[in-house]
Amino acid sequence: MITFYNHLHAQHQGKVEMFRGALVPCYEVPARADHVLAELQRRKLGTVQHPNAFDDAVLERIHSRRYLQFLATAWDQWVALDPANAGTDILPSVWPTRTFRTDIEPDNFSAKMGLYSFDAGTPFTAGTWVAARAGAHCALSAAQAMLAGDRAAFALSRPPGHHAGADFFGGYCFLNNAALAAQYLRDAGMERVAVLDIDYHHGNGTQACFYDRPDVFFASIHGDPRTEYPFFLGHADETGVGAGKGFNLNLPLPRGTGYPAWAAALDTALARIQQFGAQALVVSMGMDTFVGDPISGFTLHSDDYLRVGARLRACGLPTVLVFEGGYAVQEVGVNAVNVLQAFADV
Ligand code: SP5
Ligand code: ZN
Repeated sequence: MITFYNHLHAQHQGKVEMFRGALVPCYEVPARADHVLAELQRRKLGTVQHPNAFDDAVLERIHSRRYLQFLATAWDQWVALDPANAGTDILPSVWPTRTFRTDIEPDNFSAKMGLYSFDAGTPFTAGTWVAARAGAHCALSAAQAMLAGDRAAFALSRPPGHHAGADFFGGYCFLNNAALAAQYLRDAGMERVAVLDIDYHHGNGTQACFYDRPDVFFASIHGDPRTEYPFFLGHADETGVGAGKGFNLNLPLPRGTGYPAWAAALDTALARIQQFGAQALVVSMGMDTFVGDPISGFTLHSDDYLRVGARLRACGLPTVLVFEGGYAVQEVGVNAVNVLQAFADV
């Protein structure tokens, strides 16, 4: 199995995120990807390559032009406010909720940050755009490899992507790597693509990208949004809208859920994906379902991920796996590569 590794990922290195009124050290750190890469190499699990190059227009298949232009220039705008800003990450602090307008991009930089984001936990740094773009290119490269005949391909991308929408960042995500991969497969002629999101947190961005579409089925297994981030999306009654009605499946589970109940939900999701007639599968492969994850509430163990990989492989679809969350830094390499191991020889 081939891996596309975001060799520029460490350029996105946030220092702090907002939690309960205080700035705490970021959970989404470069060491996460380093551990996955080291474990891939230790087990000699296929080749590791840099991503291919893509035209920025491919990002516009999912993201709005004004959002992409903001991401590309945000750091320069920040430093232009005050050269001393170069030493500080950017965090938003004001948002246009409900009755506010979002059609006009304000001139004020803080207002722009708020327009394009939904939390204060996602610092934007000097290297964020460069890293996020290369991470997206990893997902697109994995989709290309799959189209060229590989049974499975892995995008080892950081920052993660599944919370990012067409025109907003948040949840440590800026570009929606999984959505970009799914759209790339559609544009290459695959008629029905499924995205399965197994990150602990609901993939609100991916759901939003495809909510009104019957050609990309989205299924997600995640902590119940009544108590778990991102809180405002991911309920079971969200089944799609318009032509997309019936093509969205949310399987929220309570904090404390262990492998048996989680695996039952996985079977439900995979059965619906088969029923849909998917020609390819994109997996948002978050590893924060692990019992030792510092910000999550499920109790899967390292060995369980071998079983997860076997189930994913058993559905028989060509598969793009995209790295998402997973914050138990010491264990994330073993856990992620346990999933991938099932695809190693195919
Ligand atoms: C991609 C992904 O997994 N994003 C998750 C974003 C979660 N952000 C909110 C984190 C809240 C941290 N809570 C700290 C609890 C410490 N006990
Ligand atoms: Zn997560």
